[in-house]
Amino acid sequence: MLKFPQGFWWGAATSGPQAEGTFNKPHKNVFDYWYEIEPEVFHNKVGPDITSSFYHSYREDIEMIKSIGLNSFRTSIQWSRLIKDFETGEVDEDAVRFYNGVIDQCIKNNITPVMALHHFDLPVELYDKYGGWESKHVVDLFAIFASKAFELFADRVKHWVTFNEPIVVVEGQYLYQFHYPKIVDGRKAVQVAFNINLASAKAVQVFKDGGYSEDGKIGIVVNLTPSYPRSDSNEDKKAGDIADLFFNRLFLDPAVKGKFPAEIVDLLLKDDVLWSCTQEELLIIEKNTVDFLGVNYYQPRRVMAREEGFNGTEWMPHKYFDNYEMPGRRMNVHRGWEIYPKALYDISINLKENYNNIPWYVSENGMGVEGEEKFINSEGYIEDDYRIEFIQEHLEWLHKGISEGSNCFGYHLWTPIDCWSWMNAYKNRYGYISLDLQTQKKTVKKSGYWIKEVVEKNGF
Ligand code: BGP
Repeated sequence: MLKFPQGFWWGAATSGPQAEGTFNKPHKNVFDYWYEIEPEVFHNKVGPDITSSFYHSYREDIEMIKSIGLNSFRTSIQWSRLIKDFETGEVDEDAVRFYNGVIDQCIKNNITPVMALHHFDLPVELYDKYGGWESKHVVDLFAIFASKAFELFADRVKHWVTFNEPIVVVEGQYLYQFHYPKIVDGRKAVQVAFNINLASAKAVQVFKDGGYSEDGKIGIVVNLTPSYPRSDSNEDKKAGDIADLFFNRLFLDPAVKGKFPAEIVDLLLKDDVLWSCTQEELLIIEKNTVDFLGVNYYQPRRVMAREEGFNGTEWMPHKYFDNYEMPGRRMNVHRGWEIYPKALYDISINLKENYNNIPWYVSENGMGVEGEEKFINSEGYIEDDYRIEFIQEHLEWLHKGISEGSNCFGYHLWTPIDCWSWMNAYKNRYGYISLDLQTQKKTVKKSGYWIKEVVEKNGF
């Protein structure tokens, strides 16, 4: 039997924009707006407006989460819901009532609430007015939002996350066109990466200065994609290192060590695309590192040296490397992502050896599957053995990392209850609990019963 450390977090994660629905929001975020102007981009034209209706059903949803034994739960506070006036920080009273309700309901059910402040959901108005994350003014507005959230909720929420997957904002909005406004502009992408690092550090600063770190902790959630080179050749290894710099270390290093890797600064300088920043801003980043790390892990990155020259007209990080379709990779065909559980062990050891053995947890991991209804059994629930196997294999490698000294304190599945996804809407389902979109009926899947036993035994 594999036993996990005492007090291990067994939980699941969702986000405000993917679960709440847009009911009663004073502002729109970039996805609310994008859906309004281009609904056809979203699978079956289903948008973020209704979702699993967490705004209305959070009480029962949290009770269901409890019923499958989970002891921790991450969601996010939507900037576009909480804040009425971005410049003054005036809050929306209905949003305060709602988030208070969510937090209190978690605590009542002995579930540790983890709250993120940004989950891809920039208010669209801040993009229209200031260029969103391109603007340092927006960085300051984020700090105002963060300080309001702490002031209102940090008496009960003791674990905060500044950003979820910040590199995905850079990729989606400025490089690969899967988040609104779908721009291709490498130079802006680099500035946005800097600004989000600064925004995260400023939120940490506000947290510490406000005295909230006396009994609370603040972290960041990064999606790590360990980069495995095609071969041992120097060229492939170099390609792997550069991919790692851009897609992992660009946020990991400043968040944990307070400094950007020198190699990335050199590369950007050489290409004449380095961000503009002041010494004072670098100092804020240096001084305000995180207390803990959340790691979202779904798939690794397989990389090789470029075989053909890069012929893009814009500067792009992948000027330096190419993706490698490794023969025989195990794939989740529904999502098109490789399944490689050992990466969780590699991440554990990397964090232990190269990041001061920082306390961390798996903040997302999971398997999106299309057409799960075909696995409904005669008792009316989904028999998702493939998900159980997926989780188990990942936990086995995580356990090995922990037993070798990595400081991991929890595992969250994406997601407790099937929820909306950015462009795929409800195509792929991830939850321990299924959602019938028509009736909003929620039913525990086999994996939900399974995890309950795992939590009870603190292992399997
Ligand atoms: C992560 C996001 C989540 C969630 C998950 C699953 O990148 O943090 O918000 O959506 O991926 O991916 P998808 O919904 O794209 O299938």
